[in-house]
Amino acid sequence: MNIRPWILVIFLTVTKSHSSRVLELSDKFIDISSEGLWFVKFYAPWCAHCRRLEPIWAHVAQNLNNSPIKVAKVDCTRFPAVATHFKVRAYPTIMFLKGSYQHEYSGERVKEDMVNYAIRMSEPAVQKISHADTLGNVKETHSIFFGFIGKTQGTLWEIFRLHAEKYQPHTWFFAMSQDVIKHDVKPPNETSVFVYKEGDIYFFNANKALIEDNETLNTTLDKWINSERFGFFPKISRANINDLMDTEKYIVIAVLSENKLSEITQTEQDFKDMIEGVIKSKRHDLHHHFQFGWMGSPELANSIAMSELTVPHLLVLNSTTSHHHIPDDDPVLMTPKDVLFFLEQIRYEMAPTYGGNSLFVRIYRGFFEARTTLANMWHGNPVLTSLVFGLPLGFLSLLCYSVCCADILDADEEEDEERGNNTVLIFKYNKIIFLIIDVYSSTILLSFIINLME
Ligand SMILES: *[C@@H]1O[C@H](CO)[C@@H](O)[C@H](O)[C@H]1NC(C)=O
Ligand SMILES: *[C@@H]1O[C@H](CO)[C@@H](O)[C@H](O)[C@H]1NC(C)=O
Ligand SMILES: *[C@@H]1O[C@H](CO)[C@@H](O)[C@H](O)[C@H]1NC(C)=O
Ligand SMILES: *[C@@H]1O[C@H](CO)[C@@H](O)[C@H](O)[C@H]1NC(C)=O
Ligand SMILES: CC(=O)N[C@H]1CO[C@H](CO)[C@@H](O)[C@@H]1O
Repeated sequence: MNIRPWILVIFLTVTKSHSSRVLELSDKFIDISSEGLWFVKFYAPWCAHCRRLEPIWAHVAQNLNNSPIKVAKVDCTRFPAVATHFKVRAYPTIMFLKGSYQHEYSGERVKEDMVNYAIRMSEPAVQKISHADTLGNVKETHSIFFGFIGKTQGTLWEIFRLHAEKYQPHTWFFAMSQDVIKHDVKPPNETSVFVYKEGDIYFFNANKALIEDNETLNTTLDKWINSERFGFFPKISRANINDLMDTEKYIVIAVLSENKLSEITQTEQDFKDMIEGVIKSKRHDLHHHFQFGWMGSPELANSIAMSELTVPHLLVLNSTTSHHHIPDDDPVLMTPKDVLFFLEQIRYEMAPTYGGNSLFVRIYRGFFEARTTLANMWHGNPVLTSLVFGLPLGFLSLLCYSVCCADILDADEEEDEERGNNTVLIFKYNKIIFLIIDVYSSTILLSFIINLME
């Protein structure tokens, strides 16, 4: 057993890639993965998303350099046994490993989020706060966290602790005595649970009947944590929309269109600020029923609304029925008052309702997405698109193409998105092009595989 760290050290120093703090792992990782804290990227060299992640991953490693967390990567095409061992299904997959515990990261692939996630995962699920000063610091550095006040015993504590473990990948949990927080707020009960959100504290309503019924308390607290763990105005993407749909609130979305540099037009910025202003100024009235947020690309919103929305736009989703609402007026001309009126109408079920999740709507949405995908592909590469869909004639021409102008195969065509229901997967592996369009796995599955071997 004493020998192991030595093996680790030798093995790591040999393979540590130059100029980067990211450790390059091999098959041997399977044996040592349960020692220490690991933040690992499983990748394949051909995958475009992996390449995009590469510089960000290097920054993550740099940021975590002084922590006990080892940031690493595994080339799964060279070491498929590692991919199999960790049940990697898509590239890139990012995992946090702590002993036998594994968790797959599902958030945005941006440096800050990934670093916060890794640090949080490396610590105990519930951290104790024993000084009011510490609480002050936590409030400054965390815009959202959950807190437990009182003696760490009893049913409420046990269930809080269980949920802290469950939600650790997503948010922070702290425990403190009444003394620590008495300057900020007067806790309603001997033991209480609260959420701190951007300066405000909201208590979980644990009445007597609830405390005595473990099972109901368990499910109620679970629902409450899940619906309160988002900020007032988060960015909404495919990575978090399913979690937001579990909040059982109305999701109010400002639909914007960022360019490649994450910039938006002044009109869009004004609209975004206006919508954010609505929730920030009316948070006490609204946050119970409405979860606000914004989208940086209309693509997901279009697929929900099944039409090409102009940007900026306002889209409201009913998270229990998946129906959606859009305002009749031009969203750009809306004032905060109009927005509030619109939301009130929705809340009292007086606004027109569209979409939903019936079979018909799902099929229609499938066709809409297929059409959009094809349009985008056509836009991106008309030649390849017509080749693919002009089968079998296309097959021949593709052969000709590969012979005459091989570089079409090297064009920046790869795209892989293996998450979510509407999967479009185009990738190239050696001389084989796979193009799989999986539109709503449950309803339609079109898949084309062109196998082109020399
Ligand atoms: C509720 O949980 C506590 C500990 O978590 C346990 O002592 C108690 O017996 C449980 N009560 C019921 C009704 O299951
Ligand atoms: C505090 O306890 C009382 C009685 O047990 C209960 O009615 C009330 O809802 C509790 N408040 C909170 C915020 O848990
Ligand atoms: C509480 O709920 C979680 C799911 O949120 C479940 O895994 C766990 O078994 C439940 N515990 C009890 C004591 O009912
Ligand atoms: C969604 O729609 C259903 C049925 O119209 C309604 O009962 C529910 O309150 C609505 N709101 C949310 C947030 O689910
Ligand atoms: C229709 C369909 O395939 N729905 C699935 C969408 O994805 C979520 C999780 O990613 C599944 O739970 C749904 O069944």
